Amino acid sequence: MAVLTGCQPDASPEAKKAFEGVIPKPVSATLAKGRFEITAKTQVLVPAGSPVVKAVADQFTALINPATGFNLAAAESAADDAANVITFSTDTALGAEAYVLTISSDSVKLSGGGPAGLFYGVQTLRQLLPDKIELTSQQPGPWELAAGTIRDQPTYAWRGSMLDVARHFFGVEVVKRYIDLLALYKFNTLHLHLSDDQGWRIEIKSWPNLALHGGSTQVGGGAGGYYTQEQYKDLVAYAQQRFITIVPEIDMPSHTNAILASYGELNGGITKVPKEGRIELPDGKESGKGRPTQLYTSTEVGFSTLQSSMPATTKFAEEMLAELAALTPGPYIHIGGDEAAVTPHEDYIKLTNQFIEIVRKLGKTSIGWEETAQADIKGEHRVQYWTRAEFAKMGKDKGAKLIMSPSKRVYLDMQYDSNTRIGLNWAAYIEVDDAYNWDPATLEAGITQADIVGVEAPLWSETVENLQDIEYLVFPRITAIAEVAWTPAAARNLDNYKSRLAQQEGRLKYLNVNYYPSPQVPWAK
Ligand code: TNX
Repeated sequence: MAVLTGCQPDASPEAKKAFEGVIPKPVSATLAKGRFEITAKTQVLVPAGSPVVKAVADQFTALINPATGFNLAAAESAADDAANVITFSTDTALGAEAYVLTISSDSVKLSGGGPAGLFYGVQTLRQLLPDKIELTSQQPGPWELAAGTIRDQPTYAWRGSMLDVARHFFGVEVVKRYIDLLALYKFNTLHLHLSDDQGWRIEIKSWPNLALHGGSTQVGGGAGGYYTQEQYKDLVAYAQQRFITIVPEIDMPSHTNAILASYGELNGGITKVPKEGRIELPDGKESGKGRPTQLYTSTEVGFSTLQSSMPATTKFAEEMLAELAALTPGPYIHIGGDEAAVTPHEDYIKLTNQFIEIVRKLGKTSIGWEETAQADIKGEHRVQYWTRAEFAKMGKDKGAKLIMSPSKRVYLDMQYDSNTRIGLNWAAYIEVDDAYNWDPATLEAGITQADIVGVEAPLWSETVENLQDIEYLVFPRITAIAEVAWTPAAARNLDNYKSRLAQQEGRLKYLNVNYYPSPQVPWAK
């Protein structure tokens, strides 16, 4: 083959394909001639005196050292004109989550608006490298990158997923694995649904029975579980290192049977636990006002409620939310608020107003499911749309920003089709194209991009029992949602996305992700 200009060989077809294959699709990616090869002699350079930049560069070397067999370590240096270098730097002209990646035959330059932007640049670099970079044993190279420039930043500031750890409990290791997978696709928010009728999942020292009794079972009658405060803090820190904010949810005033089963003084008597799935009280008698309810292990919704008539309700909400806020460095507390079918409307408004005010006084921003738009909310509350556009509009009209979780598009517990072995289908069957082919800014009349903070994909876990189940429902659809949240709508294209998704196959396999091999995707085999 004739080399026409210079002496640089061009990149391999695989490296060029990887350059054009990133998910979520970057805002702009321009290939150039040439290639950069990471070798044992490559220097990874960071500016002097910037521990946050060094920390991200260290994450990069930790990521690539096992499979390459190299022993690269980030070093402080001002010299960025040397050959065979990868430099990390920050550029305050960029947004905090933006990055610019410039790859030439001599160097790789990664510049981030802040550490988060650098971290996203590292996730892009990771996808540009051969899939086997994901393996933890040494693999043969070359570790080649195609030359070119990628300029990138997210469309939406909120790119989230929710894990329901209440219907089935998932331990710390499972949640960490989920965080790792979210990070690869540039998500920045993990909402944990920490309480529901079937279980309470976080240790609260002032109300210990919540976890000890309320956390003692789950859907199907299994043992359940809960996070100790130390475990929760560990999860928060693990997520933080990956630029993911944990948003804890305590669902109230309905979805509260695990609370009422733990503390009779909170039970105002409206809650009637359905017979199927009910664990009878030790004395075999009925529950009732002032007595604990029975634990519940089936999947009905909307039968339970807190009541403002019980004097302990306020004390409970204040003390419990104060502990949760103290454990949570992130700015948000989610107060639930969905499906309060047996809560009298007046009481729903009164209690929701009260919970929002408690969260505000704790210095946090409250979030509620769309029904909370009916309360006396103001701009500082966030409304999470899931099914009724009129509530989303009501929230917007009251000045609240919206988190978009349209159940027909992003509910990860929905089946792909009628043959999916787990999952529900009350909202829709959601195949890869359904998850991809929508635009948050035009989905509902009267709701525009300016009203929206972003997108969040919930995984409810009535039918989800373990990591294998989680991954089967989440992958590959979550990559579609990553792109909806990150990439400008005008730059998205379904067929192009599907071919890039097919390219992720090797990476998902090396990461041992139990993805659903959707027939819509042109996988290699
Ligand atoms: C509705 S979406 C619920 C959850 C269920 C889910 C099952 C929402 C705010 N509430 O309680 O788990 O459907 O898909």
